[in-house]
Amino acid sequence: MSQKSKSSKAAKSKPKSAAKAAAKPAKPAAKAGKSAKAAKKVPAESRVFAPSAEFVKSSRIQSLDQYRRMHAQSLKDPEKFFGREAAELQWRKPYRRVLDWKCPDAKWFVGGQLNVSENCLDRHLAGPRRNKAALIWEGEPGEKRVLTYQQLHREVCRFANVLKRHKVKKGDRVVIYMPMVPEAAVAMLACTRIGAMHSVIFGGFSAESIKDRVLDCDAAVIITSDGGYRRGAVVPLKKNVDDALKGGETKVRSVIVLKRTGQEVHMEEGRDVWWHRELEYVDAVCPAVAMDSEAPLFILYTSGSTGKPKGILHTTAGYLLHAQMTCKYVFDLREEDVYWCTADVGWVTGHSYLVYGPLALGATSLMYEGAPNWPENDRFWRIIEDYGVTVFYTAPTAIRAFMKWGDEWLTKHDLSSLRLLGTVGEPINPEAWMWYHRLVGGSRCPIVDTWWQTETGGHMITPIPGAVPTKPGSATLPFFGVDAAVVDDLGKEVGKDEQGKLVIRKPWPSMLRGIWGDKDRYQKTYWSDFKGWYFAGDGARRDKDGYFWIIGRIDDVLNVAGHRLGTAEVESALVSHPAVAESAVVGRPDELKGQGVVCFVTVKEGVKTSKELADELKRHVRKVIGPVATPDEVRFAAALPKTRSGKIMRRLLKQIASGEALKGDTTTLEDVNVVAALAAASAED
Ligand code: 7RM
Repeated sequence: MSQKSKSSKAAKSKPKSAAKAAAKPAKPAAKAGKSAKAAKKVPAESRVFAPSAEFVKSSRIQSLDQYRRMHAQSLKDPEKFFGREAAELQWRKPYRRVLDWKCPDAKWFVGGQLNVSENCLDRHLAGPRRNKAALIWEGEPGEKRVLTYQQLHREVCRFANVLKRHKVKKGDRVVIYMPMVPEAAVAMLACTRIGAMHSVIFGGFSAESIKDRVLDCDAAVIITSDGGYRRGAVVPLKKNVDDALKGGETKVRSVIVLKRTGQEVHMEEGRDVWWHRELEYVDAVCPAVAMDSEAPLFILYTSGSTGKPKGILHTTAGYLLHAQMTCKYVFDLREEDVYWCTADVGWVTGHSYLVYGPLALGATSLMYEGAPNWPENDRFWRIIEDYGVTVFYTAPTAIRAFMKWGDEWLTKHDLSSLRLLGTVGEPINPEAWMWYHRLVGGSRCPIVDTWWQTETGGHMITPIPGAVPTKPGSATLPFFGVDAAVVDDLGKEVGKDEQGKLVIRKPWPSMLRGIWGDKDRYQKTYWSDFKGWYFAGDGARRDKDGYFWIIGRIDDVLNVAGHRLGTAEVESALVSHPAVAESAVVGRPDELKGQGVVCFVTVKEGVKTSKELADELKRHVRKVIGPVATPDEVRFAAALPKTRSGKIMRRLLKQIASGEALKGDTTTLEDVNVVAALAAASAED
């Protein structure tokens, strides 16, 4: 039976050190064969990895018991728990109360004042961190730069003065549309220094998307650069801004342009200025403005279920505290770490875990401008080796790409500096987890699979390394202050291994405070499915140990002949087949079964696609999950349609699978041609 066969394979492939490490919490494989409730079959992922004794020895939290005690306290007495943690921030004015909560409005650290850039920079200047690397940067063409805390502070102060010169005031919105260069972080921190809000737009977004966002948040200033490097090509950032501003609908009065690529750009007289020229007019003294705990900090746009992106609003103290705390407890960052988060600053991961969290903690954050496969497939491993990266945080989609490219790209590099790995963005299939564990982590690094969202500001469900044993594919247990549960439509907690909706039943410090300009939508989207609880669209289940397994967006859950089926489960099954590189599974209306299962599959380099292989994959899925999951169709594709942050756009695949005309927003697609090719292929069928 499927579960048995899979767990025995797992047991065979389990590396020795992990087998030893698993000793304590595991009652692995043995029980896995026992069938779960008939319709709710659970994949046979039963491997457990306890942190090594060596990792535990120097951990801040050293046992599951200690984690559980702290977690219980954080829920029972958030005042005390967060009060203690908040003492690690630098306050201008102490707060009076930790929390005011009237659903859906939360106020954290009421009455307090502080400044984010002061917490990320100034407070590190008094001691030895003054001359420590704050940012280590590598450009795609290969340039290297290091900014110490002192240097970064100076750049931020100078640029904040440039913003002031352009009449940017407290509460104003500044749009940042930049490549992954240190100046992107400088621009963000400069905004926070003077109390302006930033809205970073990912460099891959089109002119149209920029315009929508600029209009929505009513920005007066845009910070951009002439261009950025991506896979050897130049992305015309300034040109996109020009196009966005054509027509004159926005209120943008200044565009500040950083020279990065040096190509010719149009400079609009009276509107556009060069970053380096502006610096000539300012000095390096810029006091940080004391901001209320609940002062708006930034807006970040994210897609919702409708076509119009939501401007997620985050505020000052709670956000910063959570970003710092998670860097401390989840990434276990130390003075001597070289920490690398591969996310772009245009995504929330870049905000919280490239800039604010690590800098608040006084850590060293590495930033790389370009693509993982430029000039060759080993760029990431080269960087890890060159800088001695110790903590590495990336996305499953990247991990699967590396798997596809082949192990030889990384086995030729020395990755022994790594001590902790993280993933974020989507469910990680156990096969990718194991590959990450073995090949990147050398079977010695804990993996933190961090579940969270733009809306949550920071990690919500994640292992605490050193304390929480991990299982490949599970984000494990909630972070401090997070009261997560899996419930049915009536809000009742579902049983063990049963699938339900993932809710958060208490406010947490870094929660979103609203959708910019749309209070109604905020209330409706997040707080009305379950009264008083937060629901943001993911399905999950919990296993016998209370571990959370995120299924993915609830709208990605299929109902096939009355059986609930996570598309991610089928995908994971497909990817466990040696021929498969990546897959995306969607439902399509089916007269008999309600929904049928359609699988889009890309195969590994060198594998030939055929009808035989398609049939074999169907059998494989049937074998791994069970007959209910048997795919109706397997379609091979050269590539899957993805957003620029690597999320597969299922909405489009659903339309293709059911033979509908393509409709809706495609502006977030990484490569429009992929969809055109898929649609054309299906038209030929
Ligand atoms: C940080 C980020 C949020 C959505 C979320 C999930 C999915 C993110 C994980 C995950 C399974 C994870 N923000 N997601 N992390 N699913 N395991 N560790 O990605 O706003 O862009 O996306 O991403 O569906 O709701 S996001």
